[in-house]
Amino acid sequence: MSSFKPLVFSGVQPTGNLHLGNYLGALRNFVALQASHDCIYCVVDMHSLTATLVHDDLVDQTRSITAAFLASGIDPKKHIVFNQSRVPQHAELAWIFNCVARIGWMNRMTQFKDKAGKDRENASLGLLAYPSLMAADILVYRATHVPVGDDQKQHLELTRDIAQKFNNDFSARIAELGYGTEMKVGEEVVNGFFPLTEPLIEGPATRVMSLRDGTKKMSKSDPSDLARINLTDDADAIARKIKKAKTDPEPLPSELQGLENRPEAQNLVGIYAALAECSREDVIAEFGGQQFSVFKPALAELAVEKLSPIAAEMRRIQADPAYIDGILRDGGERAGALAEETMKKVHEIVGLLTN
Ligand code: AQP
Repeated sequence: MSSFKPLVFSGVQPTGNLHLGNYLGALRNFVALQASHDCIYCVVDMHSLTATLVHDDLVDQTRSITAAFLASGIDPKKHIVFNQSRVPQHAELAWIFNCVARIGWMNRMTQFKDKAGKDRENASLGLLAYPSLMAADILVYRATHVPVGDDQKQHLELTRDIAQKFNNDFSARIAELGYGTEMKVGEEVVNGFFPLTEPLIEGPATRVMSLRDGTKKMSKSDPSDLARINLTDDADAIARKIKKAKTDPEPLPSELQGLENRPEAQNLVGIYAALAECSREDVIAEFGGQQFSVFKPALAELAVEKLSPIAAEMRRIQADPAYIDGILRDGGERAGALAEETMKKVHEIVGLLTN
């Protein structure tokens, strides 16, 4: 059975400072996957227009996310790093997917419901169609694997639904043109043009929570800077934020089950495990029974040790915007060539006049 060539794609929005959640939930996995896969990593600048249309600093933010990619260890020569708006085929395929996907699918997305709030009628059409552009980002390269944090799981399921509906709706033309690749869907072997992409949601920190509220995701857009550790925070800021992190009055439990119903304690233990690259059981074995006055300084020291070199490297890279722009230009050219190949076939499959 011929099958899709394994290819990793993922993106990050330039909507603010990257934080520890983005790093542990996404970036660190991006870096690790480079050893085993061809990877395409994208700064998804067009997505950032869905929340705020007019940005004063979109260019700076785009460069800053690129610097974070490079400082974390992404290799732009062996792999591809670029910003989404350089490759117009993303938006072009998103339009076709807008015609494949159903409005009901988009209305069900929890991220849309959260971000649109009560006044949905007034949300931008772009915010509603966000998952369609995300599906296009991935499928314009026919990527097979997407490393993301847990919050993106629903959008990836929708990406599979869009791919599957496209493959079904156009199955006759795909077969006629010989553009199908065999894949297993359940027990069945089917022929499709787009792969059913697998999410890679891995590691002990797939959902890092806010330092101020253990039931809320750590997020760039949280109004309180104390809720997150930014990748650019210095050692003092990291120590201060961990010291002020909300906790309960109990010491850490001596068994993992003792973390149940203690979201803040659970979050800090998860962060420690992810940074130390050990299990949460190992953390409890070391700190079980200890007060937060002992655990928090140890966590702060570990966070500073792991994050400071990244922050220093980011500062060094950001001092040379022309270098960053050159990387994005080169990556955009290589990504554009791949995207163009897919779009030529999509035009034929859909039946648009191409010659
Ligand atoms: N708290 C988190 N824990 C683990 N992973 C996370 N990610 C985001 N927050 C956490 C993962 O980081 C990648 C990039 O995210 P994004 O910038 O594309 O979008 P987002 O999920 O909307 O990120 P934020 O920080 O929450 O931004 P705002 O506040 O603008 O909504 C994704 O893989 C994501 O899963």
